[in-house]
Amino acid sequence: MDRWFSERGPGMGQEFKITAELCNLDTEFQHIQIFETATHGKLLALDGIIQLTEADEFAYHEMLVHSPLMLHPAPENILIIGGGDGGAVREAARHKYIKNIYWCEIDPVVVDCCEKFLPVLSASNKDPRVKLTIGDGAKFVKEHKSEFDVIIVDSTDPGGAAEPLFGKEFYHDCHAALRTGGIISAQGESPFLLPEVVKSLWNIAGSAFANRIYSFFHVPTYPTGGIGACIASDAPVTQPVRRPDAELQQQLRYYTPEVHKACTVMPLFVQQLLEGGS
Ligand code: SPD
Repeated sequence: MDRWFSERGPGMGQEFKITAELCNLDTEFQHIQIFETATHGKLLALDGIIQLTEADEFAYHEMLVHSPLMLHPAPENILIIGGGDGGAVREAARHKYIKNIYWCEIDPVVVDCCEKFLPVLSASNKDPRVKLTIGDGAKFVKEHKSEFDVIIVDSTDPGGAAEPLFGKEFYHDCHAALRTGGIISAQGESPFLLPEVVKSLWNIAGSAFANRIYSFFHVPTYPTGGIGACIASDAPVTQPVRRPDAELQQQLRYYTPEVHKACTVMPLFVQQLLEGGS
């Protein structure tokens, strides 16, 4: 009989046919599952919520990471919070001029499991510029002031261990942890699925930073087929100030400067969601 993995939300779900179970365990923080799927390569789920499939994870990680890096004139020190699978680290490590990739992930078991079963994601974990701290990302930013050029928040959904990463205090702490002109790029959910979360993040980002944009891109693996990033800074964030060089662009499959700009043009209902009062 066919076996399917289902992520079921209120009234709708996402299903993948699976051909093998590679990992299924409880950690101190969450339930980790990794499957081989029939059509989308391997799938990672945390607490029953799909985090990625190998088929389209590139779209999510490229847009979450390269968008803020191309908005910054010269990022040297970057911080990644979450992203235990290593995908965000892999994308950041493609930028040769980055000197330090600080990475704070709460669950060491996710990192270990993904290194074992998802090596395409964790390919850059051992890059000498990567400094991994196992710990609470919200606490980590509180303890650092004016250190980072870009902060990338690759979180799970609100609730559970990720809850503080969607709060006002965290955004103000990130503001303090960034150097002048620093930029934050955070997993920003889907306005089709969780408009209240998108709106809340948008308002919180606006309370901590002078400028913000919402970027929405296709990732068919996620319910509603897309997900956003909330990007904020005291510096302008409307236009990328740099383009990937030819060597970097050749490695990418989703991000281009044109796609970057196109993904920030919002459908009317999202404009109304973001521009409407809090
Ligand atoms: N609704 C699921 C959102 C998942 C976002 N996190 C993805 C982690 C991939 N590194």
